[in-house]
Amino acid sequence: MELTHKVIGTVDNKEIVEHTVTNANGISLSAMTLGATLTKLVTPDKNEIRKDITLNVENVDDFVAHRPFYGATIGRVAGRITRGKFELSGKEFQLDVNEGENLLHGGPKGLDTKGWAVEAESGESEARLIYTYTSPEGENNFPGTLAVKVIYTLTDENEWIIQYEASTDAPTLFNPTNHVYFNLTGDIKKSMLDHQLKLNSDLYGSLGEENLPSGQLEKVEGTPFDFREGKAVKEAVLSDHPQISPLNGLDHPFVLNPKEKGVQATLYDPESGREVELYTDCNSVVIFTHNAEIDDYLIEGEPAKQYAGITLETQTLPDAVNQPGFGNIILRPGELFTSQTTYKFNVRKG
Ligand code: G6D
Repeated sequence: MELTHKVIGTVDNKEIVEHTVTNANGISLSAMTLGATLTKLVTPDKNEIRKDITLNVENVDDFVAHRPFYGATIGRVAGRITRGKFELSGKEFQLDVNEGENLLHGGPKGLDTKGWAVEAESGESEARLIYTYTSPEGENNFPGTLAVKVIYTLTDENEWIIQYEASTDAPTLFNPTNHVYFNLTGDIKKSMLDHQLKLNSDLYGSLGEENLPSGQLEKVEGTPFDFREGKAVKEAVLSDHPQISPLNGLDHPFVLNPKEKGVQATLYDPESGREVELYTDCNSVVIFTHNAEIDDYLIEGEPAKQYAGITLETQTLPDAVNQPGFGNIILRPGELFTSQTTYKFNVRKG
């Protein structure tokens, strides 16, 4: 499998390297060492036209200055932690907060802001980009020195497989995700509102003040959150539901039925014929629909528009350390954290 790389910038005196791997079917994946971040994902449409189907900032300096999270590895803990506080082994911890009084996406110096090391391997039918970073004890005030590995594999089966591994020398928290935004039209100037979303999910997590998880899981049945039969994203995003209209869209976790019960999520763009299937061992996926235009930086000469992309952020339910029943994100010495998410890219020719 074709593999290339180039230096695309420098952060904290570390060269930022971008690798690109291309499979036998014209799908190419690019990722950079800053934040182990996906920077491009090019796939063909029903007419064999290849376009980047994800949102990406065009230069490293903008990425550092504005931290859009596009395609970035998020951690140590994805999502919000209420007041940046949690209790572990009978001790209360106060993390560095970065959104009012709360912690968002790992805090001010989250994993997306760090320069990772990378090893690239290319074989006959797959290529792997192996990113590693060691988060020192006390980074963002998290306990424990955390060794993290993220492996991106592109296969000739048109899969992007994300594997996480982590270990720690003291009890800590770990709940990573990738913050990729999809726009299957391949044109950032078009919205993704007409994308068809199908979710194997019966429950969603409601949000309280400050977009914090309320701790309640609600049935999707009879609400705009019901994507079990598949429907256009806009049917939810543009609804007047009290959980949606104040946010101008979705920013919610959905509890996923296990992958043994079939495809957990499918995103499909009728215009291009592009489709992404999602498989994960995580208990939830956060769907955020880029609910406002971001004009801090330009992409192809324009601000990233409202609804320019949609995330499928697989993870343990947000704020799990403070919400009983949301899952375990505590990692202890001697344990190896592992998690795998697969995005599979198809084209419907019809
Ligand atoms: C906003 O609330 C949303 C988050 O869910 C998202 O990850 C972030 O923007 C990029 O804070």
